Amino acid sequence: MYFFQVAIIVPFRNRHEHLKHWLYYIHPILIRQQLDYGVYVINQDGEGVFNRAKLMNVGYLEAMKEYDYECFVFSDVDLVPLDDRNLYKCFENPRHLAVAMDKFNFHLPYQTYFGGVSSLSKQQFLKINGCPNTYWGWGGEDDDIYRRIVYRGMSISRPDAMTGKYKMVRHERDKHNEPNPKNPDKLHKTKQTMDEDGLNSLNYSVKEIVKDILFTFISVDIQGPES
Ligand code: UD2
Ligand code: MN
Repeated sequence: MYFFQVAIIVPFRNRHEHLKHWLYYIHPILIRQQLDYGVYVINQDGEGVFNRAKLMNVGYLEAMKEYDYECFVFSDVDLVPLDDRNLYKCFENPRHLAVAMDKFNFHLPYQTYFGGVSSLSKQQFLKINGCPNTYWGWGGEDDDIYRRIVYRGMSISRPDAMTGKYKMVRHERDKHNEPNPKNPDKLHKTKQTMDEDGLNSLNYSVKEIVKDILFTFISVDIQGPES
């Protein structure tokens, strides 16, 4: 019997080039790390405003329907780790893996940055009520997740800057994922809203599940504000 430990969740829409590239690099790395893992690409159906964090929640639930995973790694589709020692696993604390990206000159953009790639155990993810569902468009959702972690009394861990190197495929901002000026303001209220906005308020419907050998592709309607 195959024993899965880690679910790798990728929020996605219309980035098939990147997905192909990412899969080509990531599978050998994960195999060298001797992980038992499943990859779930969560595709936002339709042309509505993109919502990365909500897709992460969907990924958590859909992966859990398939197997009782203990650990979740959330990754952008355009980020490839450059060091095999950057383990796609869960740790004592929620972990931020993408610490040194080429696009930020191999530095953290700021100390509390939590974007790109992160890992949370099932227990850690439940403790923060998952991710927010209400960050439509680009930006802010990663900072909200960071705050949730801190407000629940946890801290984050990171690999060192050598181990945590990443390459991001260059790209333009996608359509329907413009920076949302409302998102940064929401961060002042995370402490109050996190108990009602998250896994316990998630609504979506699955449109299609396609099982590839290398990943599971799940298309979902995440019921955007305007739909
Ligand atoms: C940064 C963060 C990212 C997230 C985002 C703000 C990095 C490397 N990553 O990404 O984690 O916090 O800011 O929302 O700094 N996507 C699609 N299709 C779309 C739009 C987005 O597949 O139309 C997915 C894809 O996995 C992508 C991710 O969402 O990698 C983040 O979007 P981005 O790459 O456009 O944003 P970026 O690079 O500024
Ligand atoms: Mn990107």
